[in-house]
Amino acid sequence: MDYLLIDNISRKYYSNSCQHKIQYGTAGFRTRAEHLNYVLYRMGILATIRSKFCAAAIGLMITASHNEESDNGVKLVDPSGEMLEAAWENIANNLVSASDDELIHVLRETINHYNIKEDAEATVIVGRDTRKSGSMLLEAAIKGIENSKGNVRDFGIITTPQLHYLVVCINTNHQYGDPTIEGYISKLSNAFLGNRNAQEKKQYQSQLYLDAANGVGAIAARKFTEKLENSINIDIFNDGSGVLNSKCGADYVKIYQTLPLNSPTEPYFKCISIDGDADRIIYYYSDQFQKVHLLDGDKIAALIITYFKELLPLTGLSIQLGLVQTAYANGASTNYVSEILKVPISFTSTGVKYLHHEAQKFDVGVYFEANGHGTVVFKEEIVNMVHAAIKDETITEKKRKATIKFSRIIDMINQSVGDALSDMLLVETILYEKDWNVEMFDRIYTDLPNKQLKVKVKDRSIIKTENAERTCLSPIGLQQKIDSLVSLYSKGRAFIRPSGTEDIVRVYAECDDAVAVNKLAAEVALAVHQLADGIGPAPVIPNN
Ligand code: G16
Repeated sequence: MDYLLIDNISRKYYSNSCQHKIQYGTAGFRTRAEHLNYVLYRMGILATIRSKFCAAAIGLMITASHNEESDNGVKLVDPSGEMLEAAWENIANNLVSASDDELIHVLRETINHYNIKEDAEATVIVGRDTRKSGSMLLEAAIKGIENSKGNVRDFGIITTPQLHYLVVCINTNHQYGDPTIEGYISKLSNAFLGNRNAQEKKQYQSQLYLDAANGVGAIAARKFTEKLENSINIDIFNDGSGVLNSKCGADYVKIYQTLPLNSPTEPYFKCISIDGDADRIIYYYSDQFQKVHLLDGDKIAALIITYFKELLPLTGLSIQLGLVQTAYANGASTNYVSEILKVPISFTSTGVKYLHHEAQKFDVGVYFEANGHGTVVFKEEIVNMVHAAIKDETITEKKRKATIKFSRIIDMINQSVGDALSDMLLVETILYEKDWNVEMFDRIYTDLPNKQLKVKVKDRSIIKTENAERTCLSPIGLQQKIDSLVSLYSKGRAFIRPSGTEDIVRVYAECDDAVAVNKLAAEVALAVHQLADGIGPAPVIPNN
């Protein structure tokens, strides 16, 4: 490790002089792009050290996903394709908060603490979304990697889930798939096409309208379009010609419960919104009264569980199924899965990094955040069992067919992280098999009316929560206030939490009345504004 070089380049080009406070949040470091140069340089170094420590390739993705175009961010991906291990998030925080004078000391301390061999091989797999600031930040990351003697494999402009996929492929010696973007598209498409039969469908809609949030997902979706043109027809809008995430994309549609810009308005068209780095997906349609119906992450998870509950018994294999949700999960979805489908549910804090690990406790763990971020994870023993059953000549033809179908489902899912396009293929597979249109999909349960708001406060770090973010511990008195507000609403529920990706506090409310829920959300937002030092105008409570 050439500490002198690292130090010189840091002071000369990537100085931490802006004193901007930043933490490794829900999905890495995320803030205004102009504050991130030194962060990327340091994360390039950290990724290299982590790669030396793990003796495996590490991923580094430059993206701010659903945030506005002027933001950017970086997250590191561990060798198995998962988010960076929690203990290393602290190291990332120490490294990024170190002054220029402290940087080398923090680096040396980490290397000694973890007994890292400085001359070990290191590979960092790099990708970025379409943000203009991406190329400048990439340069900083590459400098950090190269100066700490790591090898860079730059895959250019790719989606976040594609980067996760590439990391897994490279670290499993291509067992998970071919480590190229073509390999990714082929693996998922072939599995999807394999489960398509020639049966005539009466209700299924093969026409899809896809809002790509003007982000990198448009590029990936176009590649799928070419491969799948004989089975589904994907019309892409917000395809990169407009402003990233501006009045479009999964986050916008979910939070504002409205159509994105340029969306078709014809009733019952099957529409999809993905986000700026294509790791979230929301289905939606509007009815003949122009009412927008959202089929969010909760409903997608419920569809997947419903399907697995039907398919798995046909394989004859004994497989335990579970779901992981967060506090944002609509009460109706939780009720449907636990009471009607009788499938166990665990709850975690917001962040795929938490849901993913919890889901791994089940044989087949489905996890979804209501915002559309989710996937399915399969225990290795289950995958092996499925492969063995397919080869087993003693099982019935019916069981074999079901098992083959299930093994293709495994292949079509990007197990490393939520992947909007892989999730789309899975949903389309299920709808096709059930011969359902989007309205039939919507009918599996009826959402409780819900509302999300954002409140700006002086310092959101004063807000502390527990119980998977469902209880607010500080500021003192806020939870009691929320409880007393909620108690006035039938089936009322509300919680607040500081966002880990934006400088805001999020407010969630639900109850059984579509008008009243707006009032409840505003009342809770006002309580946050009053008790947590809100800045800007106070939230206004609607009259009815
Ligand atoms: C990221 C995380 C998600 C999380 C979302 C919002 O998504 O990966 O797990 O739900 O941020 O987080 P918060 O409420 O803390 O702002 P993305 O799509 O923005 O990377």
